[in-house]
Amino acid sequence: MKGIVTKSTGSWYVVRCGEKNFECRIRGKIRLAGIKETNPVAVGDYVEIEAESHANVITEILPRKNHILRQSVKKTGHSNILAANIDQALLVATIQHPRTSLGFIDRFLVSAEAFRIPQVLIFNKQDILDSNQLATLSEWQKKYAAIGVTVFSVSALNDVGLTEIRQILNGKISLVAGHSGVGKSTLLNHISDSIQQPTGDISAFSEKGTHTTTFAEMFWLTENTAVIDTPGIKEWGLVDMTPQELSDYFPEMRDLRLTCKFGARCLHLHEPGCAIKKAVEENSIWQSRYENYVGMATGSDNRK
Ligand SMILES: Nc1nc2c(ncn2[C@@H]2O[C@H](COP(=O)(O)OP(=O)(O)OP(=O)(O)O)[C@@H](O)[C@H]2O)c(=O)[nH]1
Ligand SMILES: [Mg+2]
Ligand SMILES: [Zn+2]
Repeated sequence: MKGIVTKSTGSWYVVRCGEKNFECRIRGKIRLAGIKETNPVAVGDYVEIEAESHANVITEILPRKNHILRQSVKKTGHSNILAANIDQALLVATIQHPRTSLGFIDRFLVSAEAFRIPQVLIFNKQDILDSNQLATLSEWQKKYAAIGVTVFSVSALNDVGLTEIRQILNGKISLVAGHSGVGKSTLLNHISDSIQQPTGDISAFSEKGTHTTTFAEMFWLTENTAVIDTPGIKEWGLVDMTPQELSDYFPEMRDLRLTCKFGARCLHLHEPGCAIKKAVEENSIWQSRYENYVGMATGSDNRK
């Protein structure tokens, strides 16, 4: 029987076949072409399941349209597949309680771009921002919109701005990611009455979320609309890529980089005649994006 994985705990899975849900385990080691890991079953995967005497088992992962993964811990080489077969990746970010850095946002955008997954940036908790922070938010919104990212500012808890979010979810499978405590589950609870995810407070001590959602889980809003709530991410490690590939995943650098004096060989770091550096000096490329590019290209940024 064919179905779609709607929940993954790493040891058991929920697979939806038609209107029914089946709890499944994995038999032996399943490999998927092109993926190093064994048992790479992710939420969103289409799978074949079979009923065995004690349990249902996933016997095969069907070919994927795409997936998104991040390198989880420094240098261990482990990667973590967040979801498969998604139409868009939503990053929920907050300026405070907790703070999401521009570096983290850019790493997420670059990764989604590398996997050719359209990105949506949702700034949540606009209700708690003071006038300076609101000015920052509006500047960031403009700058990300200018490079083609769809950006929203909402207050999930107060149902502000959610009509637009419902619209962009419509007819698609969307991954919802972000740091712990930014309000991913709150957002989904307020998007649909059918979702009732637990939510948790921010730690007063660390100003961080408390990792309330522990497993990725997919919820269907209509027959062809689904959202995937995910556990909070501490840091986002990029999968291996060369600096040349990296600048391809910055849309504002993509075309311009070919006009650098050293053409496709330019790393846009210290080279003379670099069109990217010139654009940064002239403010047509956002300084922060360039700095984050340099950090990622040289491995000197932090991932949080
Ligand atoms: N002021 C304000 N608080 C919010 C808003 N959205 C969520 N919160 C609060 O932020 C806290 C964290 O919300 P969650 O929805 O649990 O966050 P999460 O991103 O799902 O966190 P994890 O599951 O740990 O990854 C809760 O106390 C929410 O009530 C908002 O728009 N404004
Ligand atoms: Mg949550
Ligand atoms: Zn250059």
